[in-house]
Amino acid sequence: MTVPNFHAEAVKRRARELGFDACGIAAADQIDPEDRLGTWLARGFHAAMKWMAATSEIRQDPRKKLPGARSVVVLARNYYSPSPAANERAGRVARYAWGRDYHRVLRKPLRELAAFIESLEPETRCYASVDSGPVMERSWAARAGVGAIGKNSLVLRRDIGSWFFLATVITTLELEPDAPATDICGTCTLCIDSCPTAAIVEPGVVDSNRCISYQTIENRGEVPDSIASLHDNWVFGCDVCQDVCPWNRFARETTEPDFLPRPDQASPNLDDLAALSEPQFRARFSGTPLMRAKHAGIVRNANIARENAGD
Ligand code: B12
Repeated sequence: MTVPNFHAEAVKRRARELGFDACGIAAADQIDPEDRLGTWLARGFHAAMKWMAATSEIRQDPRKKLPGARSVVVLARNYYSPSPAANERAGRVARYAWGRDYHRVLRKPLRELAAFIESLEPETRCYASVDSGPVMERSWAARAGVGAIGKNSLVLRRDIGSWFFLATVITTLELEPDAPATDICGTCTLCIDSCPTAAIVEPGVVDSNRCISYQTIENRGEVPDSIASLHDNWVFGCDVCQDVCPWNRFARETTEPDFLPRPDQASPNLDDLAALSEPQFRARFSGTPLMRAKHAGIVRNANIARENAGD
């Protein structure tokens, strides 16, 4: 057995101990040789997410983020829990946002994993991130065999579907890479056909301008009427392209109590949401993913959902 392989097994064992549901490894080189990100940006599919364009070069090559990087360790953490009973006039919130903010929940185990990797060989350095780092997490997950990229562009696994967060540790340590994942969608097009706004313009390619998730979370301005009228009662994110995915029949309940639904957050009353003052919004949602949409965004979304309900 080679030394890198020995280390790879130790890293995966530690990841499991820290609660991660899956861990895979890829060699840290150019992740996007076909420049899919560049094409996506050139088509304007990032909408107003200027930070996606500003960091595109670093996203495509982890060695630009961590000089000397040799490996990327990819982690998945399942957040699935069954839907709570919906109240009368409830808005819908994407499942990933039913509990505590995942950036905060995953920070500690991720830091511990990075410290463990650094302890394996002298002078090893790591860069760990969840979501907000300039890292193409889905492409890395596919390359590290953590899951296949679905037609909805999400990473899917045969054992737990797609209800999981991704995180990565870029490291200067050389680790034995895993085999890349292969397609598991086959001829299925349920996600493409079910998207209320036709946001999945090609298999694996999402136009954020049309995506309800983008409009309800990231858009700081007005939502175009043609899209808003299709929001139904989504007030934060959207799960339609995951709800219809056949692989999600295999979803299993999360083992992380912090991800379990808080009723006021997972199915909030639309009238209450629309009436929230800024301090009330902060008191109710501080430490949760909903803060990302800000007070103005949540109130706007609740009003759109009320209009869609015929108010
Ligand atoms: C920007 C962003 C968004 C944007 C744009 C979405 C998009 N599809 O690009 C918006 C706001 C719309 C969004 C929405 C959501 N997001 Co988001 N988002 C991101 C973020 C920050 C960057 C994604 C990105 O780089 N997009 C640019 C495109 C070009 O890259 P890409 O999405 O990776 O897709 C490329 C690859 O799939 C590649 N590709 C295709 N086939 C193959 C095959 C191989 C072998 C390879 C190597 C590559 C490859 O080509 C695609 C480009 O066309 C990531 C976190 C991160 N740092 O990566 C989270 C992330 C992707 N989001 C996540 C989640 C959960 C969501 C939502 C489900 C939230 C919700 N319920 O509302 C929705 C899902 C909407 C959807 N169908 O994509 C999770 C996904 C977890 C998973 N299991 O896959 C991530 C990874 C965050 C995290 N750390 O967990 N998101």
